Amino acid sequence: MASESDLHDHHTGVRSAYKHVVRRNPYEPEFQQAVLEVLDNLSPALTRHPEYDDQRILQRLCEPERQVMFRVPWRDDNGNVHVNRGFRVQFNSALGPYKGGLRFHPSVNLGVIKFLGFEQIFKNALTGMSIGGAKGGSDFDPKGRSDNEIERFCQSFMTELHQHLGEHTDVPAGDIGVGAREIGYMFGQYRRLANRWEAGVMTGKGLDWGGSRVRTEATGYGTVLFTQRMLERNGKDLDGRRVVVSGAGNVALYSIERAQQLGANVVACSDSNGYVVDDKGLDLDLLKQVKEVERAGIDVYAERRGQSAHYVRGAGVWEVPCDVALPSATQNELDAKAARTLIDNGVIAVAEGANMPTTPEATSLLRRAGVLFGPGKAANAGGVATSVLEMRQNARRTSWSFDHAEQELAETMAGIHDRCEEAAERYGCPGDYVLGANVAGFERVGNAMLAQGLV
Ligand code: NDP
Ligand code: 2IT
Repeated sequence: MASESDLHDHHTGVRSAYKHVVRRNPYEPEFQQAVLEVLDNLSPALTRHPEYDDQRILQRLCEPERQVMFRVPWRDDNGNVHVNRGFRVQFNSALGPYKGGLRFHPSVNLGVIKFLGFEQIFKNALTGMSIGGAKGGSDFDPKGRSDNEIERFCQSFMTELHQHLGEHTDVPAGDIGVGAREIGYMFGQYRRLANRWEAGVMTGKGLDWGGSRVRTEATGYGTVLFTQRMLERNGKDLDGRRVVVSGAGNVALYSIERAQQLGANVVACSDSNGYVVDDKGLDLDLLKQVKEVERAGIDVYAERRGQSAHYVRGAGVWEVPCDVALPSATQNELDAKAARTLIDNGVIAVAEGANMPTTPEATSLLRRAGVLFGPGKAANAGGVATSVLEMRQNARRTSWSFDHAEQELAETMAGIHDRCEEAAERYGCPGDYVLGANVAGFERVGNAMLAQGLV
């Protein structure tokens, strides 16, 4: 668990804000970690701008504006009743309506949703768009559940949540365990309860009913575009590089797709049971068939692929040698041991497709070893940014072509990259994307909070 001694920063405002967070949010290690990682970079900004401390911007940022927790009862196919817990943490709306995904996974608890909502504030600020930060979800485990069970769960979840949503209030989307199918069931239930065809209330919708082209691909594509721009700044590119991706879900699959389009050789990916190495490079069509269509494990991929691939049960995808690593599964999946292995194997860049996948110790090892490091707030912001493109199309009752949406995504990722780069330079740490992302995100939301008074 993170502690005050991990804080490298000596600004008194930072220290007292972090102490306050630890005292008021015990037993929430992920939330404390996410706060620590941001605050650790803010001393220079607070020293230059004492008004942030005068107005207690840090304390206000670390306290969610509103948190909703609710019972989600549902009945399985055998008639048995289950009770899950639902969450929506509406963290900060200084920049726009609350925006952020919903996660369905047994590991979900209040602290996990708070860490994700906190990250989302700065990520959304970095996009330059008008969106606040939020996150929600449930400890429901969708694995092995039938379509009917998923539908009943989603309807029960939305029956409670709908009163807190609205296109100008709070706009959820997907995350782990929540994809197009779940968004469909939840949107349907919202529409029925609200008696409104309010397209902009959720993003990640189907293309026939208000969804945006490229939203499915956006997080993965964006992560790779960010990585490519980091490499270009250092006179390198992705062409011919060996890439390893963790996860085999939405973010992972479309990171693999974009990396392959840019000439990389993606040799390994993983899921929650193990990883697969494919010396010929991953066959993406087969991988999508197994993971998206059949919802099976990647061991099935290895079985069908033949000799070039082999499956290794258990964690450890980072032991596969690579030039570029894209952690795209879940929080704290890349620890110090994995970071040392990656460094020993000559990794040149790591970009976080997932939220907080790299532990603080691993992050600092990679940065000290001179590895280019793209933090999740910046690198994976293409998903939420394309959600905003979806909201724009909904508001104008129009829909864009794939090429147009992809071009907008590319421009947005370039803007995010350059905002991080500029902030890092302004604070005397060129090339430090972690500091750049935290400071640039903080300044934008902090300034909006200053301008809007004590709310
Ligand atoms: P998916 O549910 O589509 O995929 C998640 C993948 O990660 C699956 O392959 C899953 O394995 C694996 N995984 C999940 N939990 C664990 C765990 N505890 N240990 C090991 N493996 C695990 O989710 P997404 O791809 O949407 O999300 C992945 C990450 O990206 C998350 O951190 C999410 O917050 C982040 N993200 C997502 C965005 C989006 O638009 N979807 C936007 C920005 C960030 P299995 O297949 O076995 O379940
Ligand atoms: O972590 C994330 O940025 C997401 N899960 C996407 C959020 C969104 O509203 O599109």
